[in-house]
Amino acid sequence: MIEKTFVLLKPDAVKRGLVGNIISRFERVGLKIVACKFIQPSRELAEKHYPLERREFVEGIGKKTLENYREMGIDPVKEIGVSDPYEIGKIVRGWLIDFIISDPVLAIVLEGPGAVEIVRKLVGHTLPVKADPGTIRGDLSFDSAFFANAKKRPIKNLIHASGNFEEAEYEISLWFTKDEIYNYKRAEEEVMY
Ligand code: IDP
Ligand code: MG
Repeated sequence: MIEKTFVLLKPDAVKRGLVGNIISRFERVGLKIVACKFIQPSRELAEKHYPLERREFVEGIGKKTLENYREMGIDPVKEIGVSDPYEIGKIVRGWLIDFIISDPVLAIVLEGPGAVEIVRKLVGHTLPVKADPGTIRGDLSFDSAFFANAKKRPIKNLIHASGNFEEAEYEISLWFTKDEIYNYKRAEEEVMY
């Protein structure tokens, strides 16, 4: 019941000075920080974070991108030369890797009941233009697929958060060793748990 999930404050969050604002949103709902690391990732780590081997994951990013092109009435073949979701996913993955290794990021493990789902809700829609007010992406960013794809860069949406429990387990073990993850009680646990 008590889950752990992984979030990564991407370089745009760090460089815009939004780290405190974002972390406080997790703290105030009652999620517990159990690990935290400020790091400029190596290309190897970034490649593992967006694993090419997990076909459905790369394809998922590609499908979203394809849908974005469709909504904008842009032909992906004209724009980036391919229309297959996996191939598009691979291209966006390349943009993402270049971006997250370009400057430091803050990696965090959060713990709490239903943490994966709660964090996704707080983070909001992948596209900041579609993210609801009140969410991290909706309140603090405005990027759209239109600008991102035209500039051949990833959508600047401040934060990565694990999409499901399996993704969370994989990402936590990728970014942290066991002894970097702490176990302690937060003051209000007696009331909240
Ligand atoms: P998520 O971050 O909301 O889980 P995913 O589908 O996992 O969204 O995509 C990973 C990241 O890929 C997004 O956070 C975003 O930065 C980037 N991305 C997704 N779709 C596009 C696109 O159409 N153009 C550029 N970047 C995209
Ligand atoms: Mg995702």
